[in-house]
Amino acid sequence: MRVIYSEKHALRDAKTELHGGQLVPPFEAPFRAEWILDAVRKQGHGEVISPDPFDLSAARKLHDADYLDFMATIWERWVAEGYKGEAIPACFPARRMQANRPPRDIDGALGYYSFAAETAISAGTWEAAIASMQVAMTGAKHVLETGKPAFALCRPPGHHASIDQYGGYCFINNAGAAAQYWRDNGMRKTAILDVDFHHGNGTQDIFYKRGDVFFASIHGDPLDAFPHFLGFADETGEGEGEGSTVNYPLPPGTLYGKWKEALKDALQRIVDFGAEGLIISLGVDTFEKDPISFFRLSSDDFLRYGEEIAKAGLPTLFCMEGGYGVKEIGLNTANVLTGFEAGMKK
Ligand code: SP5
Ligand code: ZN
Repeated sequence: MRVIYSEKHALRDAKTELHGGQLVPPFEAPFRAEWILDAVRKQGHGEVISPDPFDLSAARKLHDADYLDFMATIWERWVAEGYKGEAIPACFPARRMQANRPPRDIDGALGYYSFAAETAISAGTWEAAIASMQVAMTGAKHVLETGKPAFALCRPPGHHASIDQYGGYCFINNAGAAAQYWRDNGMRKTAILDVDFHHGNGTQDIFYKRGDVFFASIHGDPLDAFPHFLGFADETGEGEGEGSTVNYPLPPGTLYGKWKEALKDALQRIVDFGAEGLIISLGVDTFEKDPISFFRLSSDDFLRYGEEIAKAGLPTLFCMEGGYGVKEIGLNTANVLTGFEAGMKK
């Protein structure tokens, strides 16, 4: 399978993540992309290309202009402020406060444009985020032009980035940009299926009122797992988008059997929706040894579900999302792609 990868991912190299009351080395770190690239090469997905230099015009259809301006300038503002650490928000527009006036002050602005404090902004973060979006869009272009599948090795990930908030290690919604590229280039309806362990709150937010992009997410129940405040089964879309969002929150300890039932249901709904293309938000943090998650998929399960996805018979783009800590993130990702190709041949 064609792989799209940019060395610029390494520019996203924060030193801190707020975790358990400590500043620890981030789970979302450069080694992830290297391990994944090695493993996909090892399984013969060897044709690796660099992204095209797409500008932010697709991202502007997903994210608010003031949010993108904030993201483009926050690091220089932070440095100019004289702060010594990385940029971490500490004050948010919470219940019964006003969330409609972007503060002038940098600490206020950080809380306004984020929904979680674990993600520290560092030098190079924005440049890496743009390259990651370009990786996704280049994959979308490849799939649209050839009808063949592609793997966009995006880093940083994107599915938590909402219309106007970053968090969960995400800054630009890469899968969303890929879907937007397809819509802008002739595809009438598309779908994003999010199999990352965490709910894709950003993607859901972006497409919630749109009827042209179906969104399905299989994830840890928000009552038990990040991002905690979105991803419940009663969220089904609004307005034009009513019925084109579906969530499958699952409990701690979930094994492949139950997870696969959700996958099959989601794929059926995507086919019924009439999607002409499928984007998989591919997080492998559903793995039994993932350090921050609680599903129990084995490495072989990733092969199996890659094959299931192929049965939908749709032009498919895989966009990398999460998956942390252990060497197997490479194997598990490559297994999905290999399983998919096996499924295509059946
Ligand atoms: C793209 C992606 O996978 N982002 C995930 C961001 C999760 N960050 C917060 C993690 C909080 C982890 N809490 C673990 C609790 C273990 N008891
Ligand atoms: Zn995740």
